[in-house]
Amino acid sequence: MRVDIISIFPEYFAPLDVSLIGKARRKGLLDIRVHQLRDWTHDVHRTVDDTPYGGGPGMVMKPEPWSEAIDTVIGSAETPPRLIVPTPSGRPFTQEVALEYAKEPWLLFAPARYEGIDARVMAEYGARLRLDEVSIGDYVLAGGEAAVLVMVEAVGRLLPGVLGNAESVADDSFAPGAMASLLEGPVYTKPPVWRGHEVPPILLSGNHAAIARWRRDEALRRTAARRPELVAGLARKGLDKRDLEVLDDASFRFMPEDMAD
Ligand code: JBK
Repeated sequence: MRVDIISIFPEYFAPLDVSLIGKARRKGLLDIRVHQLRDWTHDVHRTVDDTPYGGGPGMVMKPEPWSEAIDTVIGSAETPPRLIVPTPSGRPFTQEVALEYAKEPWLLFAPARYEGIDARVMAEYGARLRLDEVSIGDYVLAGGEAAVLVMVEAVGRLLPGVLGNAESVADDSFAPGAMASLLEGPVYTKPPVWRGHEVPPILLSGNHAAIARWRRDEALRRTAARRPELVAGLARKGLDKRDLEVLDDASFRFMPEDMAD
């Protein structure tokens, strides 16, 4: 997969040289190219922002550097990239979206600083290619760069050959399918007693069926406590008698609309 990133802070993307994504790049599985937006300005100050029409606080990113940058990166490519603009007003970036992006041959990220990019850039490229304005969560960042790091890691680890067999995509907490929308329960390793805290004895029992059931119980308890909104979705996929007992014991109460069909 090819990934282009246009930003006024190319140095921000140094973490993409490290660990899993760094290795994927060195193996040639990921071709990441980071570009300085200011290279497409023409004034001595390399200006990328200006005051907002209509007034208000902060600054807005000018359309011309963005369009020149995006046009240059796209070049005369027959199949243009998918353009992704991180913004708190975007659609939520989820594991489903990551899986969709992982099928693409080419992604172009356009992270903004200040109050965002002049909306006419989105109007122009929304008409010319597939454009997504996406949010990684409901909190305030200083710009879209951190969101790009998050998305490149989430997508990059899904590419064929990037993960080893030991880690694998199949049992991810949010992978649609297998462990669908159940949070992972607690995990333990040696020593069996640490500072007086014991590993739950069932995990040392060698009884694999009992261990699997215990892990599901813990996952259900944790999901009910931390992400109760996910439990309704679980109910639709089918919960067995033991699941319902565990949820009841965790004081989880279904709403009438959860019981439909
Ligand atoms: C946020 O993708 N986001 O979630 C995002 C992008 C740019 C600024 C932001 O505050 N939340």
